[in-house]
Amino acid sequence: MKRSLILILLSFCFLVKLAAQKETLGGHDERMQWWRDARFGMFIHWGLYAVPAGTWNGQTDYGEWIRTSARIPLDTYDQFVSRFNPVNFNADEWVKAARDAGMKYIVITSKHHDGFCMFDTKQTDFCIMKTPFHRDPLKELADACRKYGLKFCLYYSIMDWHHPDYLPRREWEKDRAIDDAEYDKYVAYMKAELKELLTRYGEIGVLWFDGEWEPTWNQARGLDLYNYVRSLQPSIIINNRVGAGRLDMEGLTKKGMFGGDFGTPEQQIPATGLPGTDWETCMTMNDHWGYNSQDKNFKSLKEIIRMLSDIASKGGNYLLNVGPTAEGIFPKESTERLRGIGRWMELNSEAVYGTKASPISSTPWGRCTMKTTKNGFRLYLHVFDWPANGKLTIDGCLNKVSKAFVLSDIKHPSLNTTRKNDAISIALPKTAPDTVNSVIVLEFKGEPDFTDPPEILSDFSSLVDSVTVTLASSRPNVEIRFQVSDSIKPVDSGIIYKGPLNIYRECTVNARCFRDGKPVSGTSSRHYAAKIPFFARAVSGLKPGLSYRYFEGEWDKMPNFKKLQQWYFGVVDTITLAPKKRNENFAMYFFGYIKVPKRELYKFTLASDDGSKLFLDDMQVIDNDGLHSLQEKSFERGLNEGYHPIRVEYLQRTGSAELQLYIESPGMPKTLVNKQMLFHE
Ligand code: H79
Repeated sequence: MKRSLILILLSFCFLVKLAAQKETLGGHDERMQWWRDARFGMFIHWGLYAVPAGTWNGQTDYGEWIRTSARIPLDTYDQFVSRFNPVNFNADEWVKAARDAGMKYIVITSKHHDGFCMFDTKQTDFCIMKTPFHRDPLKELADACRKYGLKFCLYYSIMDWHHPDYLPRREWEKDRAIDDAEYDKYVAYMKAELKELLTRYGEIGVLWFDGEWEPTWNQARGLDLYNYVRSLQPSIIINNRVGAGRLDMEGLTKKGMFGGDFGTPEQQIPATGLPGTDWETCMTMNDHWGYNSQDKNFKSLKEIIRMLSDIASKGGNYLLNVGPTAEGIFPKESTERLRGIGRWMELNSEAVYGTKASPISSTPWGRCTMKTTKNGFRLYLHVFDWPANGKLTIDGCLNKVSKAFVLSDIKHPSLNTTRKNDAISIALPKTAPDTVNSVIVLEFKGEPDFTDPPEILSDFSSLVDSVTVTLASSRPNVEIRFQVSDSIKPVDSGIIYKGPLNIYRECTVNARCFRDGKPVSGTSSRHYAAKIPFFARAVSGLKPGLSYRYFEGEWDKMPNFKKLQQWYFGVVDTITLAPKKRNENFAMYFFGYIKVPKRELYKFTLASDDGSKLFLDDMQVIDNDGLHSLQEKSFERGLNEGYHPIRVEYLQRTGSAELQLYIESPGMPKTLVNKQMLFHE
């Protein structure tokens, strides 16, 4: 990663704190309220790219990136302007389709990466008003959204492949001069367009930036743009792509850095909730954002409904995409799915709107959402797999159930529930009311009293001879009881935990909180695998240090070294980057033996900027490949005392360069692998 970039980023962490102080926490919560309640929105990718509909020169897998992916020259692409005439566009129909699916907001591309403006702008001729259509669809949609009670929101791409002042150019665009290009002029253009969008279309719910990752964009510009947008509409919500701190397609911004109002996982759902962070997963229904006439790979209705529940159970929003045609209509597969979602939402939307992340840690049958009510709270159990024995059990809740019922059953007849300690069992109807997702409501009075199980902590997750395990709980007035067994088992009585446990065999540790002799949490479990140590090599005559080979070239991934000619080679005492001299772009590998002092479990940690790989005993054990800033990955293995073949590969592509290999074992704190441990033939 470029050092200059890091410096800029660091300096702006400070500025961001200043910016954040302008708004109280309460003010921020108030501004986010409608969005958190909404949980479900529609993304619309609509632009000139709908004209080729994904096909160019016989290749059919393009989408909204077609201009760049198919390397279409600017004047050729411009010809789509005279062919874009979506006469079948009807704003009311689109908004009604979203509303009937249960969506509460619509985010539409006002300008995608191709630079084409889907609204009436005075800033460029490359816009909808120069097409035969000659109407402003954003105006019509804004009005329709107001009419049907949805929030109207805008996507705007910072990257722009059309504007003469935008930089950089695509590397294949040799015919577009850059001599007179001034990026600041481009920024002024964006601001002028955003002013039009923020002053002529009424209240905008969200401004959804994208295309922020090119080197011309940085945190300073991001923060300035954020403040500019909010100066025009103070209550607007802005996604994290306004800044330059997004890490990857997981869509979150580096901790402590300015990241707008919410994170934007793209085409993926985080594995767990992200406490303290607002986020929204955006996702296509098929494999393209913009209309592609050949792409029939649509997700099933079942997948989509379950994803909505999954996301809500983790405290996120779902922004589901539709790519309308150049005639102005939704693909029929999208319309079918929207209707299907609508049928489910009509009966079950209460389990989605205004809910919070699940407080229940284990829900193997589906997902859980939660909502506070006037004098208590409700749990919504989204049951994907209807239990064959007619009994659904949740544990970890100490509140008394005041009522249980099937949400979609309008009369809400009560279901019987029974309790054993912290586990509530619900007697269900024989057959699932909905084969995709049936919602059971559990109603409670009073403050939620959930039972977080103890944490099971250790420096290692496996053992050769032994591993030390500690159990911890931050809950007041609880006693931890545990039980070591062969599998995951609820702790019924267990042994009272007094201090660190030494474990000498493969096992599962089960732990649970107790109060007054009764369980007050679910059971947490962790498996510790026993590793058979790898044999050491019978080698002799080794010399101290590692051999290395150095190569130059521009690679995004670790190259195949076998096919390359080395630039120089030699021996180093310990892992040292480019011992003689180095270029901005290079790769190298180290090889030899590592000597370990005793038969034991060893944990190796490989940290690098950019990529690296670790091979031990001739097997790849850590893959930390690719272009990235300093990032570590670990691996555990049992090793017999003596010499083990080791190989470390490293890749560097401009900016700061770092590589560290650490070793750690139950008897040895984490240390850098040093010259006493390294040998070569
Ligand atoms: O509008 C849709 C897509 O056209 C757009 N975002 C959605 C909402 C999109 N643009 N690019 N991509 C999706 C994929 C780009 C990924 C990368 Fe990167 C950009 C890889 C490297 C630079 C983002 C920044 C991910 C890693 C760093």
